[in-house]
Amino acid sequence: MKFFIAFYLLTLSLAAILGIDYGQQFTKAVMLAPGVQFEILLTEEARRKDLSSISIRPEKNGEIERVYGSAAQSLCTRFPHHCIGGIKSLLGKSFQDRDLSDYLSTHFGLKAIEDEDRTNAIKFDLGFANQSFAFSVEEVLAMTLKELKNRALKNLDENPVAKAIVDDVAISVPPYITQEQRQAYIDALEIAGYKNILGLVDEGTAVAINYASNQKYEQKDYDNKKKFHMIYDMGAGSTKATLFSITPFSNLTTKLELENIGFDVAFGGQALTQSIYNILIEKLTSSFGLDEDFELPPRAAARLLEGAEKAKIILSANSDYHLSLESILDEKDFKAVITREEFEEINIDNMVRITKPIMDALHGTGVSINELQSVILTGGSSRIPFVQKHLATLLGEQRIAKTVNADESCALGTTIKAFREKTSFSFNKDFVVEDKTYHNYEVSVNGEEFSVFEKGTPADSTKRINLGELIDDLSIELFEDGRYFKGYTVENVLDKTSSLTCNDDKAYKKQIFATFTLDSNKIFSFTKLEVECIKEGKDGFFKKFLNKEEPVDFEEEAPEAEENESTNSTASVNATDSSSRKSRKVLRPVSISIPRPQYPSLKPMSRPLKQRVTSKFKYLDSRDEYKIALDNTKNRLEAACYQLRNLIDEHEERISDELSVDNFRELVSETIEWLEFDSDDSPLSEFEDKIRQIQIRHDEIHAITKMSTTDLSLEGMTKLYEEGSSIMMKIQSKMLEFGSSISEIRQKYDKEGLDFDKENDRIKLQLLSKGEDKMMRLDRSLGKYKDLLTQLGETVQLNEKYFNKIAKRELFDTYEAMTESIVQMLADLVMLDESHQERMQLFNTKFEKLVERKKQKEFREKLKQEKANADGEKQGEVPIQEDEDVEHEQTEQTEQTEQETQQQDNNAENSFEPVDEEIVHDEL
Ligand SMILES: *[C@@H]1O[C@H](CO)[C@@H](O)[C@H](O)[C@H]1NC(C)=O
Ligand SMILES: *[C@@H]1O[C@H](CO)[C@@H](O)[C@H](O)[C@H]1NC(C)=O
Ligand SMILES: *[C@@H]1O[C@H](CO)[C@@H](O)[C@H](O)[C@H]1NC(C)=O
Ligand SMILES: CC(=O)N[C@H]1CO[C@H](CO)[C@@H](O)[C@@H]1O
Ligand SMILES: CC(=O)N[C@H]1CO[C@H](CO)[C@@H](O)[C@@H]1O
Repeated sequence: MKFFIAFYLLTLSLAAILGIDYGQQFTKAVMLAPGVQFEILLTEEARRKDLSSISIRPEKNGEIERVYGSAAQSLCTRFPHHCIGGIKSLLGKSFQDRDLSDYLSTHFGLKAIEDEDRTNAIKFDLGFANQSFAFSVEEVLAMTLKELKNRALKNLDENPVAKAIVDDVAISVPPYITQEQRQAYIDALEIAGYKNILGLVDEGTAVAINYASNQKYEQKDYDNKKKFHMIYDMGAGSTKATLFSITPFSNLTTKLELENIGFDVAFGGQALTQSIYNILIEKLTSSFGLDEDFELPPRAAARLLEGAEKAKIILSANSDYHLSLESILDEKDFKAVITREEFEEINIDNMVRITKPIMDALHGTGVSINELQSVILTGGSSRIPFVQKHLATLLGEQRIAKTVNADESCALGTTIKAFREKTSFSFNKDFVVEDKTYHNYEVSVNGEEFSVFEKGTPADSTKRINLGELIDDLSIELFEDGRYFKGYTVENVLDKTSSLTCNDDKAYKKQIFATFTLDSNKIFSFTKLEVECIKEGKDGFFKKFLNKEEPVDFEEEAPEAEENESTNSTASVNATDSSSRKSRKVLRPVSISIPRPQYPSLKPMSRPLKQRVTSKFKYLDSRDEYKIALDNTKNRLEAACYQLRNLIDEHEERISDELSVDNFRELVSETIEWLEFDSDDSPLSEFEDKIRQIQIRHDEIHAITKMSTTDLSLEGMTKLYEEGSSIMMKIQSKMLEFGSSISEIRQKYDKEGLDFDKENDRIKLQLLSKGEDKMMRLDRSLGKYKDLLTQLGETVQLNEKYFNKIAKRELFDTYEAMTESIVQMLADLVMLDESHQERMQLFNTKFEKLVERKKQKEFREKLKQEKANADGEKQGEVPIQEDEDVEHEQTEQTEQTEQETQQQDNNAENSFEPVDEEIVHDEL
């Protein structure tokens, strides 16, 4: 199946996709775009993964500083109350949830408040006076996602095609999460500014897709046999096991089925770090002689937790870890040794939690461990030795897959899944993925409950259910595993549908139908409410059969309705127009609008709220951009100061006669001091102003030093003038040369009776479309050059007495301008030459083609003529006098050319004046 990847790459021009593996601790992202083949999006420090943290701090001037990912790590330890990380477990959770108190107990100093815009939602209060600088969990995720997008855009700077289309995104999510959690991811992606959300991909599904996409099968492997595999994912926050199967069918298609999951939402790397933290706290309490219930200040606690995390990593390789923290408490240092035995011992009760997800995933599927072909380990914490040891004991060493690059497989698989969503090519049929829900979805209608989608229902399912005869008020509640999460109240159904009537035949009765969907993101929703006329007679049609039966197959009824329709077609066309009070027939299902839902626990973000957040982000982004610009300008100013100081030191002797060195030095010192102490609240423009001030001094010194080595005497200036004039001559003779080679070509064309002007226009266009207008550029620099040369000419013609009165500086400026202009002209001349050669080449190539074509045409004409003559002889007709006309045209054109050539000669005589630009323009 390796070829699937190859195929994706072939069809890439269609999409630029970002596949994101957002973890509790680390985030990874993969890019797929034209020219970018499943590449990991690197951080600025070129790391393949980034911390899922963000530091948000106030600055002195009231600005707000946001630092993302690994770059925020040290800030997070120093300012824990301004650091938000590991919020994955809080997405879709409400303020009252235990997850929040658990979270706060390990995120020292962070303050959570209830969102006043949204009942039950969690917000982080980071101590800003501006209330809009408190951030909800969705906003925190969105900021991270936005930063990923910016980084992707930056990476694609040289790939404008891809850059223009980075709007497709997919993100991996834990497979067990609730509807509210799924909604939180979707809301975050939306406010992060991704225009096209390709979906939420269950982490297990992503890894399985990546695994399956990398399998290679030979003909004999397509044996119709289902093979089971397991993914074991121990991340920072949770542990998950996903059972899946791959069946290679003999028709050379392959099916990947997600079978079941097992999970522990609270056990993972962070729980293990926490266990080490507990050991360290104990050691610290006893070594410092503190009370049992002494609470460490947030910063000390954050440092200790950082130490615990390091210890956990080191203990994966070493048998002990020496921790040393300076001035942790009251200026006292803390030193401790922690051994792998201690680590394992404190987790002895957790050992069962390591393997339980695997047993849970197998439970009820009839699959035993022996039937597993392989177990793919992923997630950072599955590398911990005692975790591996424990897994090997349960599963057998040979079953644990070693070859898979599991660390990035979730991000890769997410991207592949997104690509499949984006493109529904036929190759998707060769590799079918069947994902399913791991929850039960039920509905209650006016208190009566029934199941809609059971655990195991494939994602992307729809069900239409007959709710029975019309009832005036409907209360529809949606449940997930028996937990009510979303409700609708539809009132006055009878009134709303009173204008609709069924057929006169009493056998027809109005009934109400509800449609529910489980979309590809596994979001369960109530999508349609309809009224339809159903014929009595079939058993149970007039009863409510909520619990009981199959949804009514309304298509069965449709043909009868349609028969009637043909006779009363106007009525059916207008049946959905409910604004009219006129009685109408219900011939097809008629929709009733669904009111806004109520949410018993957490409400999703509303549209207006999303808009407010979007504009807040815009504001913050613009401040960030301003700050970056400010920093750059500050650095430039500082560099300019030191450069000027060096320049003064270097040339002090030579310049001290011409200008006041002391004033210059003072300016430098003042500026440096201002930069250091007084510039905090200054706007960008002030820095730029100061840079200009420094730059002026800089240029002055440069001029003086250069002046002393430049020959500014009358003789020197005259030499320069002569050089300039000779270049002018060169340009003119080049122009003439070009002109005459063009004339030659024109004559060649004319001689063959070809239309030169038409070709000329075409070639001009062709050259123009290839890039900038070279002629325009030349015009501009030539004009400037002429002016300068004339000015210099006037100066050197002055009497020596007057010449000596001109300020040296003025002469120098003229000198500088002239030499610069000469360099420019020489460059232009080269460019002009190249462009002319190219043009001549085009003319000549075209000429040959045209002549060839003309010959062929003449030959055909001749044949025709001969035939006509032969015919004419019979009928006695005179041949057409075509040849004469051609000759006439030719003479006319030759005359014209001669005139032009003459005109050019006249110009050439006019020796100093450069060739008339008009002609240059026209001819070149
Ligand atoms: C291949 O065979 C499987 C199993 O019989 C079937 O489900 C699938 O639709 C077939 N695929 C094609 C493309 O025929
Ligand atoms: C149906 O509606 C159309 C306009 O939507 C109207 O022109 C037509 O008269 C209506 N017919 C009946 C039977 O109401
Ligand atoms: C508060 O933040 C918002 C951005 O959401 C900004 O528009 C507003 O100007 C800020 N208010 C103050 C007083 O800075
Ligand atoms: C015109 C026509 O076909 N009318 C039929 C509409 O449907 C009713 C009920 O089935 C029939 O009785 C009518 O004859
Ligand atoms: C039952 C019903 O509305 N029948 C109508 C069908 O359309 C004709 C005109 O085409 C009306 O006369 C009937 O009343």
